[in-house]
Amino acid sequence: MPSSQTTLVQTTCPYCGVGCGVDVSCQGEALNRTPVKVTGTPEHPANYGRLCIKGTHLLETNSLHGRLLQPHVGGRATTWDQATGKIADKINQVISQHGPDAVAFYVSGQLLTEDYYIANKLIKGFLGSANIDTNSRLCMSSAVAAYKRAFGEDLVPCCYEDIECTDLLILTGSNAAWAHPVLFQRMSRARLKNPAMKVVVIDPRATETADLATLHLPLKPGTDAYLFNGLLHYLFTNDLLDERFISEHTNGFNEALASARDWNPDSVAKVCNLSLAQVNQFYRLFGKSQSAITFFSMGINQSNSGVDKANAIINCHLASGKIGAPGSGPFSITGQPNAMGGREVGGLANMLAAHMDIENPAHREAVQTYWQSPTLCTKPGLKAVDMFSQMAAGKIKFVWIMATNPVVSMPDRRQVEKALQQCEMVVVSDMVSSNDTLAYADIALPATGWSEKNGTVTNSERRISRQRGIMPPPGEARHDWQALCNVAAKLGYGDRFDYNHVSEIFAEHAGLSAYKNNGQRLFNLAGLSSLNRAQYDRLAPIQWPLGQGDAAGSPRLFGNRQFATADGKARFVAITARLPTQQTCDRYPYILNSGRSRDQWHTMTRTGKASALLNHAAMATLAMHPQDMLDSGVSEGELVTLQSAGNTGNPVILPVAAQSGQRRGECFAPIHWSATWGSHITLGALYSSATDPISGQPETKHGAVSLVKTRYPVHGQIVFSDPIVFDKVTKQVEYWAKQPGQYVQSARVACHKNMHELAQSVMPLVPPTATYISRFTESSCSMLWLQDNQLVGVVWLSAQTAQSYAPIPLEWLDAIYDDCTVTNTGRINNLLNGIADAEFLQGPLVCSCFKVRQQRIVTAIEQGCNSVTALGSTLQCGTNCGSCKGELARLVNRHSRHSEASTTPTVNPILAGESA
Ligand SMILES: Nc1nc2c(c(=O)[nH]1)N[C@H]1C(S)=C(S)[C@@H](COP(=O)(O)OP(=O)(O)OC[C@H]3O[C@@H](n4cnc5c(=O)[nH]c(N)nc54)[C@H](O)[C@@H]3O)O[C@H]1N2
Ligand SMILES: Nc1nc2c(c(=O)[nH]1)N[C@H]1C(S)=C(S)[C@@H](COP(=O)(O)OP(=O)(O)OC[C@H]3O[C@@H](n4cnc5c(=O)[nH]c(N)nc54)[C@H](O)[C@@H]3O)O[C@H]1N2
Ligand code: SF4
Ligand SMILES: [Mo]
Repeated sequence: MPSSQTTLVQTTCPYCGVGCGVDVSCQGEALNRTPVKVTGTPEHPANYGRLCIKGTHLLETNSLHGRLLQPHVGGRATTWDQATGKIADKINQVISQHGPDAVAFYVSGQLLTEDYYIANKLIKGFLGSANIDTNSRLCMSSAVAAYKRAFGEDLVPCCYEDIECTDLLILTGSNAAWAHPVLFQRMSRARLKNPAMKVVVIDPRATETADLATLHLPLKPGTDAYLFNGLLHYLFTNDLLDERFISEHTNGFNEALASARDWNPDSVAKVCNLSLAQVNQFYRLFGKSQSAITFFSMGINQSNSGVDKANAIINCHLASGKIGAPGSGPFSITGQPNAMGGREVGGLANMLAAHMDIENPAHREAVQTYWQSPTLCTKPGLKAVDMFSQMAAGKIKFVWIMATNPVVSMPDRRQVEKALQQCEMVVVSDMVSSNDTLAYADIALPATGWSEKNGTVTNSERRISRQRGIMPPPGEARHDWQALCNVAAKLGYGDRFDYNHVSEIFAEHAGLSAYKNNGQRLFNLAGLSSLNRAQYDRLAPIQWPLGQGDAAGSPRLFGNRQFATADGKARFVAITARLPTQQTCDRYPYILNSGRSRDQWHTMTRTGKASALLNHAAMATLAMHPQDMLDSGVSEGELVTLQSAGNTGNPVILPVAAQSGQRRGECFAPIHWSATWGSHITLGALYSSATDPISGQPETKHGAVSLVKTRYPVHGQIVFSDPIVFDKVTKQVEYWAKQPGQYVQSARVACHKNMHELAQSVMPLVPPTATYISRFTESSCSMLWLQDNQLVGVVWLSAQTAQSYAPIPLEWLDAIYDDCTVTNTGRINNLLNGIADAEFLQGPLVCSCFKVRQQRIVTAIEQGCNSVTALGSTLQCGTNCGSCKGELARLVNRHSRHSEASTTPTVNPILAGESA
């Protein structure tokens, strides 16, 4: 037998914009190798060997279970030839009858640069429409627009090294501890190494990120532009301006200052709902620090005035000269792995390609010549929200959706559903066989996923890294660029889309960035445009601008104080701050905030497959302030119904979780759970399509909702091993929320039937061959089915009025799944009573890597482990990926006897007990 050989494939994590390098150890030969282990790439400059919990568990999401493996037309499996033929025919028909703008592509920052380049080239250069937009519209399009306004080109000036050399790190609208964990660990270490470094976190919620802060500003949501306008004015009144920088390298200062004049610490404190001391402390810190980075993310961008907020931030950096120097700059952090690559290829509807503009005739001429294309779009296309509303209005007849799940992620779900129903042909390219968007697909195309894909991504600091395929594509899956090229060939453009290897696409893209550039665009990959395949395969992570290290050796932008505008000067933008569009009122009195959970990725099509990633938050919950819970009469775990003015579909129903870090009158829910996971769970339905007038980015951080305690006569938990039976049982109840295990699926359920009626309706759904055991009382019942020593299903129902919910731990059910003998009366009784074995009753899992539960940690703390490090040496928790360190620190703070008596109460819990 051939001994299996171990090889190492170096690739990049497919999740967040940190862009961590991943080393995958594989067994077997090149075309038939199995990945066996994932670790961080020690030499990758984005992570230096670290991975967060999502990266650590990549292989658990890699199974073929749930993958789409063949093209489908009208729900039936077919060949690529048939499917692409139908797509090309439809595109031809629509263009000839309705013109090119009746065709649209809706793509994603999770495509590789090469896929993205081809999508953009096909629609803009060969179909002649700019109706290509992307989920990045929902993500950082406001930052893009702000950078273009200020610097003349979409340029993010900073790099990660700046974190290590800054005096002041400001994070606004960012929960980096959960959303950019490896970078956040870098921030924590930087603070540890430099105790003089200050950290300001601006977020209405006290997040784990705020645990790192010297100063946390829990401002009223939507008011950041007032805060930064006030800062600009403060810099002026306190003589803290960099006058020389302003006069030599910028324009528009006086206008910007004039529009900020009304804002002083007093008026800012009032509008932002902060104390005067908090505002003053922040302004003083910014004014006095030699260097400062303002790290901003969705709390800024996802707003009706996201562009203005970002420019208000940039204004302060320009006014104080804190830009283009080590440790300084306005740093928009990208969310998706290739959001930056999408910007490079011009994947948004209002861009051309390679940082060129649609409305610039010289740029259009250059691109068309380079592509040798028959046509070229002449005006910007529709931005995401407008694209779907035009589709709903019947104006767009064909859409190709690729690597995104808009039915879940867009605001106003009913409108998106209506649009997809209305559209004559909906093509969806995805890796999975079902999600909320695929439910509307006329044609579904199987795409390759992370472990099979080959190409490049660019991270938040402009660093291009290779994703390298580990395994061959499964079934009939193809790379997204191949699917696009197949359709291009059917449309008669085969010669312009004839690539033998993805490296040829990269070289073409790099070549375009250099074409007729003449130093006009800082995005210029000339040095990479002649890479051959072998060189491309070996390409090490590389940052642009290429080969232009500044004095500190980093390719940081604007070190020479030259901006990408006609006169080389940066532009101040006069900002009139304004409040969110979706305002609360008597009927909808709560502000609805939304965002990320630590261990899930977006709509969970991948992370939802790894049981280790479901332990941290098994189900979606609504975080509320404890006093608001009292006022609304709900207690922990009870269900509340959320409804908004514009939502014409299902309301959202979530169990509440008390969170003292929430402001009063505001609640927060995670974005990840969709209709695949529960009956009333898609948050996007509650947000209106209010957008920023410049960027078109939706306001998905600020909804206005009503909250009503939900009462059902019957509630409980169902567990079945056969997913088909599970699905049928969920159809018997009004409310269900699923939690998948390894062997069984579980759901919290509630309904309006009476208990006996519901029990009767479940009976016929379970195979009659299973042994049935039950126990009924007046107000509760347990039903249990076993077969061949295995658990077929359990149903626990209660008709009691108290509606809190303590689920029977799924891990216990998984563990005993095939050890359920009818004669084991102890186990049968435990199942009927819903009492798990003791080891599974230790509370929620805190450290998923070493499976350490909360109760063990609390016990260890009570016995004297009073730091994260001490816990690590005793229980191992937190010593692998480190994602749980923040939570460990919180537990130490809460339960350590020493921490209460501590003489240094301000000690940062994340850093407590750590050594650099
Ligand atoms: N675990 C995990 N990580 C991810 C992702 C994921 O799905 N899961 N997705 C990735 C993607 S695509 C993105 S875009 C990033 C997003 O990364 P982040 O933007 O850091 O994440 P969010 O949780 O969306 O929102 C950040 C914070 O904005 C705050 N906020 C809300 N309103 C305001 C406001 O008016 N002002 C201020 N200052 N703050 C406000 C929220 O309370 C929240 O804590 O995460 C990336 N990383
Ligand atoms: N209320 C609210 N809404 C939000 C946000 C918020 O904070 N609040 N955040 C917004 C943000 S920042 C973002 S980025 C979006 C994210 O929202 P989406 O982009 O809609 O979410 P994903 O689950 O990442 O969808 C990616 C889809 O592509 C598939 N896929 C993965 N890899 C590939 C591939 O290589 N090729 C193909 N063809 N398919 C692939 C996956 O299976 C999945 O179905 O959500 C936005 N929506
Ligand atoms: S921080 Fe985590 S999710 Fe983001 S790239 Fe690194 S390993 Fe992947
Ligand atoms: Mo995003």
